[in-house]
Amino acid sequence: MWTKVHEWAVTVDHKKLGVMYIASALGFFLIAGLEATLMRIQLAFPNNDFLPPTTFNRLFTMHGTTMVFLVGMPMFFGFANYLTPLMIGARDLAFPRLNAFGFWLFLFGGLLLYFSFLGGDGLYGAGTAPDVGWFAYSPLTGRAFSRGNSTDYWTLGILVSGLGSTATALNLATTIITMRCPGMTYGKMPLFVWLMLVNCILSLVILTPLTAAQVMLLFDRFLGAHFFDTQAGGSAVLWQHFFWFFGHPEVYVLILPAFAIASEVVPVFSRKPLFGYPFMVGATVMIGFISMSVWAHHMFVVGLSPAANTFFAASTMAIAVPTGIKIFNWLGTMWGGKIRFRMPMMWCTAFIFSFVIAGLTGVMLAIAAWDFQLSDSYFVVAHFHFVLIGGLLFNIFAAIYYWYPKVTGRMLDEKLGRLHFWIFVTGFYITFFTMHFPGLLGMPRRIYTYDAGRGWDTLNLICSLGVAVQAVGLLFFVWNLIRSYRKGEVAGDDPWDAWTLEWSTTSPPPEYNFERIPVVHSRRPLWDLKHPQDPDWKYE
Ligand code: HEM
Ligand SMILES: [Cu+2]
Repeated sequence: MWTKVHEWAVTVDHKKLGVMYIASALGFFLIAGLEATLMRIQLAFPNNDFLPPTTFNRLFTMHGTTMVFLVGMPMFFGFANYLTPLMIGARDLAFPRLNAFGFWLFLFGGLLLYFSFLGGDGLYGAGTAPDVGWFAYSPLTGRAFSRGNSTDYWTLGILVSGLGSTATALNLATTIITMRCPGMTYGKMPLFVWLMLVNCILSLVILTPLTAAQVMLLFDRFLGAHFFDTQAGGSAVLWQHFFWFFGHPEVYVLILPAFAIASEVVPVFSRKPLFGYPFMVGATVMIGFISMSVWAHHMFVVGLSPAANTFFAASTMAIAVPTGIKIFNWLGTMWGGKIRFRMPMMWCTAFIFSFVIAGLTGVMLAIAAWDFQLSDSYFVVAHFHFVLIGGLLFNIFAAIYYWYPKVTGRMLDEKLGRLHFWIFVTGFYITFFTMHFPGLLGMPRRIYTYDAGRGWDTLNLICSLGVAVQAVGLLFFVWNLIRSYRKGEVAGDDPWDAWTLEWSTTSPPPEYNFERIPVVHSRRPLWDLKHPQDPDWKYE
């Protein structure tokens, strides 16, 4: 037992680290889900007193912060870590020890954040978890309004895990650029790898201003600097610019890996090569660039100039173009295909459907005048959960069903999978589709309770009941993960009849990945091997 623990604790193998990232992210997901559940219990009835207001503030802060930094990002690093070297025919990442260092920084950053819950008011204010929201607006974060150490835990926890993310993004980008196997030109890389490359570069660019802003905040709090202190000539809006220059592209850092997953799963389960590969690559690069010029759509109501609002409204809508290209290419891939609705494909289909809804409400919010009405309302909460659950989480589920056999050597159970799928998706729509309506009726977000008789009561109760349904769905998923590990059907090397290089190894892959470094001639190397009479390189 201890040798096993030791083996994992000191490992520098990209596959083990990938699994460690994903497992930690799943752990944090359950915690953040519990925090969300507590909030929804409180909001189920008007004038409820299940939670005191201060606790409510802590819960939405920790829920949002955890989901973004400790669930979304590490999931991306987990899948990228595990799969990228296998997909490009390499034996490990460029810097294996830096990789381990990045993982531990992420985990310790997360534990530091959660340490704030322990220990009562002693221990320099541990026991007062952060309560300033995941975007931590100044002047709320200044000493005047945030006494004690909760905001310091927020800043330091995210700072530490952010340094880990920077290291890992650098490592992955280097690996993809320098370690592709013979024959794998940029034009022959799996789309998954392309998206991860763009994502790593984007992460490097945007984590820098976030880190800078956090250091400035620490200077304000500990050294009497006044970057964000309006009383002393600082600017509160400066924080918002810094934060959202990170915060908006971060949404793409979360969603591009989800696109990466769909771009592998949809073709394999439609039995057709991906439609419009060059356009998919181009759209990805475009999304990366445009995402950096839209941040102020989070600041329409701050009081920037009309010219600024117009620019940011237009650039935000422009992002719908490359995103639309992607949706149409996935649909084009499915068109006329022999679709197999196994679990990964089911999740990707649900993703495409939900993401279209998220895109539509997103374009609505991009209209600055409309956003004046809906900013900070439940409509926004409904919108971004459609993005984050319908976009990110559904594809994470797809990925887990798709690659679980590669990682463990066993299939996940299809019957339990279907129960998980239908119950969870139904619960998701009950909660979050409904949530648009209290928003339209003027219910603000981040309130811990509300008066009866405003037309919000029944809608809120429905939202909260949907959470119970989602929780039941998740139970089937967790049970499936555990049970199939021992009792699942043995998978074999290539259970889905797929095309990328990871399926040419054993399940699980050997420690060195490939005995002989593969040589590829097309985007679907395994197809070429299986169909020597009709290989892809004849057409590409
Ligand atoms: C699984 C079901 C989920 C439920 C029931 C849920 C519920 C909630 C609730 C009630 C809030 C507070 C809204 C407010 O008063 O402003 C919230 C905020 C938030 N949620 Fe979720 N959530 C879920 C999943 C997720 C996921 C998967 C993500 C991201 C990956 C996410 C990201 C966020 C963020 C960023 C906030 C904003 C926090 C803040 O205002 O500081 N949530 N969620
Ligand atoms: Cu944004």
